[in-house]
Amino acid sequence: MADITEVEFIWKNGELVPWAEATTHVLSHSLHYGSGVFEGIRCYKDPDSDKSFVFRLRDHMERLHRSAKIASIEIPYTVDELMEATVETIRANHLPSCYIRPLVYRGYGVMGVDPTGAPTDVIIACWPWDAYLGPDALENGISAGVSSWRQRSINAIPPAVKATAAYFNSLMAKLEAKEHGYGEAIMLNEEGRVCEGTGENLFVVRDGILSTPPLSDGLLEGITRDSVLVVADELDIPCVEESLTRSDLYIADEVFFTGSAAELTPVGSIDGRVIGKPGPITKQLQDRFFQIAYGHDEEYADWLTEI
Ligand code: PY5
Repeated sequence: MADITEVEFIWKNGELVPWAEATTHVLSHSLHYGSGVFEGIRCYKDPDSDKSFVFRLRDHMERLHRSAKIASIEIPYTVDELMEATVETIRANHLPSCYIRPLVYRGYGVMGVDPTGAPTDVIIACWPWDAYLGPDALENGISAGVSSWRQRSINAIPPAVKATAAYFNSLMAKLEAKEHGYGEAIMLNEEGRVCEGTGENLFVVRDGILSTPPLSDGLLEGITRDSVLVVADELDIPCVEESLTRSDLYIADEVFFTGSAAELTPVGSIDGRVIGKPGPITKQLQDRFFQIAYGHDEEYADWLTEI
């Protein structure tokens, strides 16, 4: 499911290097202390027009810069330069559709926790990546379980920073979910409110009303989450950002995850309580999301960067 398909080039510190040569020293600071920040982005090929578009590239690169600011890392490239580098990398690899992984990390040079003096390395990789949560996840949905691991506190690793370090927490929850036979974990925050998945935001539908936890509950400000909020408004689906409890999940009519990797993945059961097949609001939002990502709607042209 999550295997990497190798392609030709990875962009590193301003130039395209052969895939196998995009390596780093084993004593790189970020490898030891999780001091990197990153993004996950998708490029979609429209099956009708054959055109390819990166989805909300500017928003992702702006979030990367915000993450770096929180982590006190200076990225030596502007948002525009990172966008151009992304387009260059996709073109060089001749990829019609792909997943894109920009990573800014502290490289080799110092060994203390204090990163002062470690160089900043920047890479942009891309490769073909199918549905993140399984081959039929988008169509049929997945099972999920509430994790016994809590989401990192907002005063431990701030949710606005997409830091590599945060994913140790996600990994623990993901492995536990797998052990229990679930496709994904749902994390509660320290107060016990529903937060997010290990790499996704979460929405529920009850009595026709769409709701999702507010950012103040400690989740990543997801770009797919924002897209769903915009699209729900356009489709006149009532939508609120409100704190949710574990039992709100069990009694929901529909539940779905959102994320660049996970796209819009329906959830069919939580902790063994059946939610059901993907519901009408989930499907409506999913259809609209892909129409927009494929460039079928001029109104959303500024969300797309053509390759
Ligand atoms: N919450 C977490 C913890 C995430 O890691 C992600 C994205 C999201 C929410 C959704 O954010 P967005 O909609 O902006 O993508 N996760 C990455 C992704 O590429 C990494 C997953 C392996 O989807």
